[in-house]
Amino acid sequence: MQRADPDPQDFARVLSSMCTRPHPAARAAAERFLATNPGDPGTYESVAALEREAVERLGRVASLPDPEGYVTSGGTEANLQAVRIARNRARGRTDDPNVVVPESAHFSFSKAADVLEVELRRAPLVDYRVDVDAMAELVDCDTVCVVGVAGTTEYGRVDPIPAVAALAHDADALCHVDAAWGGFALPFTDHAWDFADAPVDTMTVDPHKLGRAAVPAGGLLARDRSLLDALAVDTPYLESTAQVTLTGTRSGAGVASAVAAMEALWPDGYAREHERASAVAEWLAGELSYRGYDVVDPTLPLVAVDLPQATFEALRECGWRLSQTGAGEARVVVMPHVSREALSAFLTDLDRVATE
Ligand code: 0PR
Repeated sequence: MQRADPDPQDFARVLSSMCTRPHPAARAAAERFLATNPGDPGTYESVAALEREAVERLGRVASLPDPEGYVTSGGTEANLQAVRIARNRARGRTDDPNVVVPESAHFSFSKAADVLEVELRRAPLVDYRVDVDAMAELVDCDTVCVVGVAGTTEYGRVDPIPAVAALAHDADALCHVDAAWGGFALPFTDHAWDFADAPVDTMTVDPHKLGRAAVPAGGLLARDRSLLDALAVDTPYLESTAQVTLTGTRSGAGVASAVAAMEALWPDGYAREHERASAVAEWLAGELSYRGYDVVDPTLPLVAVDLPQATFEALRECGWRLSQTGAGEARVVVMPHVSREALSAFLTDLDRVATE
């Protein structure tokens, strides 16, 4: 039998991934629902009911009352569908739609723009967050969606969401927030915002990242039903009459594990983990700065550090799973499986390889 990759014994050495070990209850639920298909709710009624519960629980995490949405296959599908909602709603208003995203936006938006044939405009950053004035210059009457990222892939930074949302609404465009990774940490930070203050229309929050559900459970949330209706296609030979998801058949494992993880961890478990991970990230950033490396100060628990290329490669040779930002910094994402003990061993290896 082929070995799982990476070996769960070595999970502690996986430093750049946004996936983690699922919570034990999530793992058990995933196994129970592995052969169910929430894409066919007329046949698989229990998993369909569980999906409504998943959305309701995700709404609590995102402080969105009466949420609509569904469990996607990861953040890519959720982001693509959010862009599709915006594009479809603007039919009749523009033949040449554009979407304005921060330069830090995940590459899933490039896929969305390509598939949906919308123009992608990238707004520059200041201190790793979108520059809202520069963003405003890119918005025009063909803009259908303005995107903010809450927990960027490379640096874990949070864009000024209320300002991004105000900009979108002044332009009659939708506001989408990509909190695929950050969503389960934001409620415990100064970056939490309320849907009452920020008119966000759609949001990506992935249970399979900090939510500790099984890979690849993603989450798309929408403020109201009419937004999801922009995705509906007729389903003539199913019991249900319409489908809003991008994929057809999908495993119920994602849905069931998302519910089980949130039932076990919201809010105290996630709060405790955020506190632990933030302390570990601060400590690691301090240790690296003390050794003279340039560190991007963590906002959410993600540490980016400028290491010489040879050092980076030597650490990978030691078995540390590290990746680099576009600008070349090594990223350490302090996920639930990343312990202070493992990072102490990482620092020992770093000190050794740096002097070799
Ligand atoms: N939005 C954000 C902010 C993300 O960070 C990611 C994924 C997505 C959307 C897309 O989610 P899915 O991959 O679930 O569709 N984040 C990175 C990625 O896997 C995380 C990453 C980056 C992991 C570099 C490893 C790595 O080496 O693309």
